[in-house]
Amino acid sequence: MAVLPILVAPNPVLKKKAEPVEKVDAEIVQLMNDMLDTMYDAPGIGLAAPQVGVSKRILVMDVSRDDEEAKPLRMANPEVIWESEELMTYEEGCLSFPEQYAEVDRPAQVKVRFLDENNETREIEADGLLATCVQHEIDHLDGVVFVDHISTVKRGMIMRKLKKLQKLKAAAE
Ligand code: GNR
Ligand code: NI
Repeated sequence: MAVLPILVAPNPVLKKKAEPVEKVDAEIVQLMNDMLDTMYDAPGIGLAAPQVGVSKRILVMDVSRDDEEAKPLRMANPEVIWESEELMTYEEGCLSFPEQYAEVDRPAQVKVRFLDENNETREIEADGLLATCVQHEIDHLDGVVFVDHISTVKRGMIMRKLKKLQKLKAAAE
C-alpha cells in the first residue's frame, strides 16, 4: 500500500505527452496498484500516471458506487478506437485541480483498447460516467486537462481560484 503525492496544476508534467509502456511487467503493475491506493485515498474515480509525476501511458479507474463491490481497472497504452457522435455533458472535477468543477462535453460512448495488468490486449465499451472518466484520463496522458475543454474565461477563473487556494493552504502549513 502506497499513497503517492498528487501534482496540482500548474505543473509541467501535467502538460507533457506521456511515453508508451513497452511491456506491463511487475514494476508497472506495482505502479498501477500504488495509483489505485492513491486514487481510493483521495478519493477519486480515476488517476493517470502524470498526476503522480510519472510520464508514462498508464491509468487506473473505478467508477463503482460505494454500495457496490470495487471494480478497479488498470490500463497501459489506452487508445480510443471508436467514439459515438452523440455527446454527453458532465460536471467534471480533477484531483490536480482541487475543489474546481466545470461542465465538459465529450462523446457519450467510446471503445477503448489497452494492455491490462497481465500485458494482454483488451477492449471495453464504455458509456455514462466510465466513458467520461476514461476520456478524462486518456487526455492526461496527452498533456490535456479538463479545463482545456472550456472557455478561456472560465479557465482563467479556475486557475485564479486554484492559485488563491494553494496560497491559503501554504499559509496554513
Ligand atoms: O475523481 C475524479 N472525478 C471525476 C468526475 C467527473 C469527471 C472526471 C473525473 S476524474 C477525477 C479524478 C482525476 O482527476 N482523474 O484524472
Ligand atoms: Ni484528472
